[in-house]
Amino acid sequence: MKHLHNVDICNSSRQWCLDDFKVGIHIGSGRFGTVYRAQEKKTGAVVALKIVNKQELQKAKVVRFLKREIEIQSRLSHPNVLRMYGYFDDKDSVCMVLEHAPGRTLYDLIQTSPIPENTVTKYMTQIVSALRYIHGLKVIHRDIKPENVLIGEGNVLKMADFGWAVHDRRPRRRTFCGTLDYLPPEMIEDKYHDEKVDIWALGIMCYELLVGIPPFGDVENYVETYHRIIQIKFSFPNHISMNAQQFVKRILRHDPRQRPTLEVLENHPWLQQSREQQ
Ligand code: AK1
Repeated sequence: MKHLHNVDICNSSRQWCLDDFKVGIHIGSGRFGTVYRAQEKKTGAVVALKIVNKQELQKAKVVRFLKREIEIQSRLSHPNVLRMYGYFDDKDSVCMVLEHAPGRTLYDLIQTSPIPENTVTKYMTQIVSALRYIHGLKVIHRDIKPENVLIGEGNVLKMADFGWAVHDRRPRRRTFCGTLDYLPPEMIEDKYHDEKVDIWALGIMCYELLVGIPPFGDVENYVETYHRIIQIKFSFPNHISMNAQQFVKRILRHDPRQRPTLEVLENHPWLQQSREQQ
């Protein structure tokens, strides 16, 4: 399978259009977009085409959000971040040319069983690296969770953001229509929040990958989950190593300022230990 490695160059001479692609099967859909597997006719390269209907965008008043998403994603280039190679539009739709990943997400993976610890460390190393990169560009992800991480060729993770109202995620909205699981105390309590919300989510995701369920319970028991998050009340099954437990506990602090930096996490003994084993 061919991949587009430096499509900026391929695409610099002329603008892509839908006719440059052989559009294949449907591989996903969101509130406003539909994603297809596609092949660039000229090179045979496989990509994921996200096609968004302009009328629907306008009706829902989210044109601004899509513009912002494209603006952000076009700046991102990192091995663990799903690439956007380019975009184009015609009268009816906006089309984003995305890197194609084989298709499963970390969420799909944990549906069958928890992930072995030595695989989780490899995954966390990649997520920390991706996050360090995007925070370096002053981008806060705001929705780190297993559903948003694609598993690429050779177990290389690709962070993405499948969500649609990417920049309309004020806590009050989320609490009514979303899940609490990944919300940090400062967002639940509707306080000031910054990039430390992503660090928190990293801790929740790490727990979920190790244990198979999120640390503060599930969506059904709303009030209970809420209180557990505020009080940071959670425990580990016995089979999880001390280093892994310590890694998660170091992250899940009520006070955002007490959460570690990504640099500190990168050098945490738990992740270091797995690097030495390779
Ligand atoms: C649809 C997506 C980041 C990301 C700001 C964004 C999923 C997005 C498309 C697929 C590739 C599928 C496959 C295989 C099966 F920092 N819209 C997206 S991702 N292969 N589905 N794509 S389905 F990277 F997280 C970030 C920051 C915006 N945007 N948009 O990821």
